[in-house]
Amino acid sequence: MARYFFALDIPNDSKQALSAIQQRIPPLLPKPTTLENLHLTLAFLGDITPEQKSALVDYAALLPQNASKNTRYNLIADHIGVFEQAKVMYVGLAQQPAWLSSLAAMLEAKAKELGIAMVERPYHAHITISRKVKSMPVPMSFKERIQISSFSLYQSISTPCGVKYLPEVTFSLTK
Ligand code: 3AM
Repeated sequence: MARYFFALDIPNDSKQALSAIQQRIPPLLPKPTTLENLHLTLAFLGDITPEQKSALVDYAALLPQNASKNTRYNLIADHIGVFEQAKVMYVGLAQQPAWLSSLAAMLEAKAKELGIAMVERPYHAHITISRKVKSMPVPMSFKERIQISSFSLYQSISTPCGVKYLPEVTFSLTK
């Protein structure tokens, strides 16, 4: 079995902008998320079986088709926050759009239906920019528009150089 999660794919131009934000934060971030690993988690699945994976992929493929044609998959990132217990620093959103909450909730519900044990906590959209954070960030002002065009089923792989998040199946949100 392998560890999986669904996440929004961050386009390259936004990854560059997030990387610039990472570099502006004093003091240096203890364990910055690499450019390629930047993502916005929709649902953490953990270890899943090939059958569960296949059912999730079939389900996820239908979601963009069922969404309203007028949905604009935009996000506005505008602040830095810290999950103190997890020691995670993140870039947060000005507001959590309905399409994002709905996508995360539908994936979570399907995972539960398939018998996957999900963490029971409210969904709080965020983009992790560093781990092992010990201090609160200095307040920073920015407004970064992120245009989302897809989400993926990612595999989380431990390597000697650290964890790598590999998009295994990608689902386009633009028709
Ligand atoms: O979106 P981020 O990077 O904060 O923290 C892990 C990461 O979230 C989270 O899943 C994402 C990809 O690894 N994660 C890892 N283990 C988890 C767990 N047991 C978890 N989330 C919930 N429960």
